[in-house]
Amino acid sequence: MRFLQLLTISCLLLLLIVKPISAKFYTNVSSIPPLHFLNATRSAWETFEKLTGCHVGEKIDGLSKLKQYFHRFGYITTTTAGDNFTDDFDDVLQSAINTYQKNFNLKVTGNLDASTLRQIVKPRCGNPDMIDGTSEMNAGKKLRTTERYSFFPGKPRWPSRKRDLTYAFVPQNNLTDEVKRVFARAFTRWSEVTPLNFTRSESILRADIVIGFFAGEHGDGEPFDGAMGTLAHASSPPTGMFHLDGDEDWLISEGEISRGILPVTSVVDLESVAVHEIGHLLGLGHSSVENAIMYPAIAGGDRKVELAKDDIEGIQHLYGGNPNGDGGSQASRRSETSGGAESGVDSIRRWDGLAISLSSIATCLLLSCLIELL
Ligand code: TQI
Ligand code: ZN
Repeated sequence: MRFLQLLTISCLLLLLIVKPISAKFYTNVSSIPPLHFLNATRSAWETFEKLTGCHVGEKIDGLSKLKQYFHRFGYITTTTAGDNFTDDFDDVLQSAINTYQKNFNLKVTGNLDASTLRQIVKPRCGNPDMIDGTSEMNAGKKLRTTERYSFFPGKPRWPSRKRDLTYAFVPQNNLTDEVKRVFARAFTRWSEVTPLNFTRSESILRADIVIGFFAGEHGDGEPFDGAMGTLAHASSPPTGMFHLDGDEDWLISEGEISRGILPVTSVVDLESVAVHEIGHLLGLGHSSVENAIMYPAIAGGDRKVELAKDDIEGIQHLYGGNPNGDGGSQASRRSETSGGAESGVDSIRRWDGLAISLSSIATCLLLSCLIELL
């Protein structure tokens, strides 16, 4: 009887945790339904385009919209501006433009020049650039003008005994091999320029990096927001958590589209996002170099999968270069290196697994006791 109760309760718990995802995977551009080709930025562009050349003291229709945009991404704080934005080009707007230009490595003019507006109307990631008035992007880099990459606070990285990292997919996503290959390609781009190797593991308990698609709230306090907006997030080392928004429409085509060819769509190139998130997983923050993988914006429907010089310099600062030279000898490095040193790690992981199962059994017991009391 008790056992049955336990069983039903654990099933319920599992159902609660394992929400189905609605992610659609498109294998090529022509299979995307025409609805997605509606140019989402056109109207924004038209509103903002006529603001070109606008400067302090002027009052122009549409400036309030622009202020809302800057407010959304953290360049204008509500305390300084209130929630009703006027169409006046005031000091608040000018300082927002200044900071924005600094962040995106544009010429700092404080004016709405064409290149600034071009950057503004680009589709971008949904997270603010500025939190409480401080930026993660170009902060404190005035003296270092050649390095544009960044790290997480404290410069966390995978420990030096760990050069062979494993990754696993959460089984309930039931991903196809085609989708898994996209991730494998993304990992290879980083292993080619570092001493790191990535191999797939079937066990999410033993893998260093766990990859999963989730919709909405998924238990880490950072719920996904439905189509567009946030696409994915990843943790800094040595926590290998890689979550992707299951509500996006993902494009998994290989090398068939290149930059700038696609019209703006709401379809997201999976490999581009994977390469970017793996950068985070390995310890890279955002870069202010526009062609870098770690630059915090990508045009909708765009594909950016090749590491830029800046990305390579950033990652090699953390791990050094590939000891096998230009990365042409990938296969030889895949030779078995596991052995004595790894077994310690393995047993720790096993204890992890045991602790997790013990705690879930305890939760079930607790719940069944509660139900009996009612
Ligand atoms: N996700 C954000 C990102 O990966 C989440 C994030 C913001 C973040 N700041 C971070 C993650 C610092 C780790 C560390 O940047 S996202 C892009 C890009 C996103 C955005 O969904 O907005 C890419 C994911 F760069 F295009 F804007 C992938 Cl490539
Ligand atoms: Zn990022």
